[in-house]
Amino acid sequence: MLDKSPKTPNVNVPNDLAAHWMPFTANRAFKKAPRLLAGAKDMHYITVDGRKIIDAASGMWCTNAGHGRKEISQAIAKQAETLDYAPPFQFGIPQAFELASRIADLAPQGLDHVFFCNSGSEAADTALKIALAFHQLAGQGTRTRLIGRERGYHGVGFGGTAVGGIVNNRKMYGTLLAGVDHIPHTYDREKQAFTKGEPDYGAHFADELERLVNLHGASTLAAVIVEPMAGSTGVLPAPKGYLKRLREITQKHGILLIFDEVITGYGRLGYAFAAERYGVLPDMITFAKGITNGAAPMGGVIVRDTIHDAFMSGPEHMVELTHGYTYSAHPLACAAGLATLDIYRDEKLFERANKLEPKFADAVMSLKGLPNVVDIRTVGLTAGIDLAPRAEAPGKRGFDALNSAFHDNDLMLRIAGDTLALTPPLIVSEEEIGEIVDKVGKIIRAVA
Ligand code: PXG
Repeated sequence: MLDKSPKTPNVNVPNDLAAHWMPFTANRAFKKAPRLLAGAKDMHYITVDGRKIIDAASGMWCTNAGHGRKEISQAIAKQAETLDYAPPFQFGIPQAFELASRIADLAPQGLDHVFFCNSGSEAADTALKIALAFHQLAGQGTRTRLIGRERGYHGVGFGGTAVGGIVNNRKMYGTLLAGVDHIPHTYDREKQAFTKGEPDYGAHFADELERLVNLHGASTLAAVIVEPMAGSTGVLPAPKGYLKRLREITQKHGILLIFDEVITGYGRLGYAFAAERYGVLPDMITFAKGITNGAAPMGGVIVRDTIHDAFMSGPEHMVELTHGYTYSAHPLACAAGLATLDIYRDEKLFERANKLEPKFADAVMSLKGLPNVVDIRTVGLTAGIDLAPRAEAPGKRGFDALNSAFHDNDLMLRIAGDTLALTPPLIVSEEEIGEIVDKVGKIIRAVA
């Protein structure tokens, strides 16, 4: 029989790992026991020592269509040979316009303009800058305050860090942006523990925005940015009715509402965007990750027509928005994006995620009752499993789980402190969901 199992790609592993200062990584621990990857195909990574690891993390919430998709790699290769780079300021490539139209078609009606950048962090900063500039153009230049949410993550730029709400990401970096405030996060374990999908309790957390309006004055508030499902902090689905209420309050006070859909975009919650799942129309949507299936860096902001159109005045030879990146709409990323959207459409992957959601939720909820499991949350093809922290070593149980998964159980998952996050590619089979959950059960027992 033909052996179709993936082969270990031939990569050199250097003896010295010191020079690479790894991002968001415990560098010293990593370099003592490296987790090195050499290849990937469909649902699996291959380690440098040839082990096949099932990917319950879509890399890092990126590879919604699974790894090693030929359609994407070939599109990138062809693009690299045809047109490697083109300046995105004052010049353009057809693929960028096509991709923008395809993204606008997927987005809710009225969100018809796409500004490209290279990451989720740049997308967040771009959206915040567009919000500020819009208010100036609209003659409301006093609207400069930006509102984020506790436990929110909007990347690592100064803007995104300032509106972000994860203390460890903020506390080392000084005063960040002035004039930023936060609404509370939406999690209350006592009232919400072990909920599948959106919790019943918690819509009222949106009312805290009214409190900030009363504190600062509506005329000073520019925009509110939230993730429809807070991902990095450990998977916190929005309570029922919460996002609608946030929309009502922002609308009432002329405040722009930005959904950060870097994780929730492109099918994670069973729809192209979470805005569709929740029937709420934001003013801007940021995206990254899934747009290229992780195969090339790309991010962007989808902008409401009314906002975009406000910029389209003044002399026609003048730049309307003094913002952009050398690699905005990079040809390789555009090629990857177009090929990725073809796969999502042809394989109906968003619908697939939607159909699998109840089965995924049931499977993950079966872990309730295992040692130290204090909550499980599920939404779309995503789950967060909270483990009780080890006494006096918060994060250690989660870190041990990451290592147990990789070294002993051939599984990749994400951790956020002591929360395990599962977010497999949308191509995952029911059998593979079972396999992942079995492995996670073993890991939870191993770190008890
Ligand atoms: N917004 C959101 C909602 C994100 O989740 C970013 C912005 C920043 O994207 P870039 O491309 O600049 O990294 C993100 C990134 C995790 C994890 O383990 C999540 C992210 C990044 C790294 C780890 O949950 N999300």
